[in-house]
Amino acid sequence: MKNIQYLFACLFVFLFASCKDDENNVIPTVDHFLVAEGKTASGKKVKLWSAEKDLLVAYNKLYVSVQNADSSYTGDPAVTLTPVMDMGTMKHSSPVEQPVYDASTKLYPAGVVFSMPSGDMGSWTVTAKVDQEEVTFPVNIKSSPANTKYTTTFVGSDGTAYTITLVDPSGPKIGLNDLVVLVNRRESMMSFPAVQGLTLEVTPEMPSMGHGSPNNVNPAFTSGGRYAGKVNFTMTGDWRLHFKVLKGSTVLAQDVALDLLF
Ligand SMILES: [Cu+2]
Repeated sequence: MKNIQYLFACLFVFLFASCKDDENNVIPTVDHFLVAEGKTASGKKVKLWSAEKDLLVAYNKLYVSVQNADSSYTGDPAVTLTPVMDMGTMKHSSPVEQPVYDASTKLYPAGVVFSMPSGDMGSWTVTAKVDQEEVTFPVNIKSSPANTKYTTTFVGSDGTAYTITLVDPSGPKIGLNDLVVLVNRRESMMSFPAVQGLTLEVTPEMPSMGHGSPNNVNPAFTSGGRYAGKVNFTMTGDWRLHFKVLKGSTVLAQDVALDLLF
């Protein structure tokens, strides 16, 4: 339907002007929400897009586009994203899967974990570094829905602070779902490198009814800080994912929980 509306809009523009091959024709705005836009000192247009309408305390699929001042494309300059929460007395960052250019969409898909909501506790920005230039966007981060927890931090038995974040299922359904989690460690308040080589064991539980589910597959390391397995939701409602986290034979944490509701 949106495509048809767009076709008509384009036809209308064509009749009265010309159907300009401008940025709106190229960037897939139908599927993406514009979060913020700005310009670098040299005039490059940088836009931050989101797969979802709201940015949440969660894993967020974000996209960056970079254009020249005349809206032509710049090629694929190096782009990195740095989220920063200013909490007044201190600042901290959060885990990021850095953007990688996708020539088919002319976008840079990325993943950003926001660990806290914007509000009384502080405010978030995301800085895009494009080659050597920076553009900083204020962003508003909302809490995830009541009774959900998509990202959490725990201190392992090795004394290291880790974050574990749900990437998939982003749209949970009854039955076997792909399960992907992202694990990072807090090297400093500004650095959260991905952690590879852990062993994760997942046990789903429906707390309101006190049962679990069969046929789950423990998430195994794939790449970056990602671990992929399967989770079986036998009914809709509240689900808690319990993770046991091991490094070799050392148990880092016996029970780290994420909560879903669908
Ligand atoms: Cu904070």
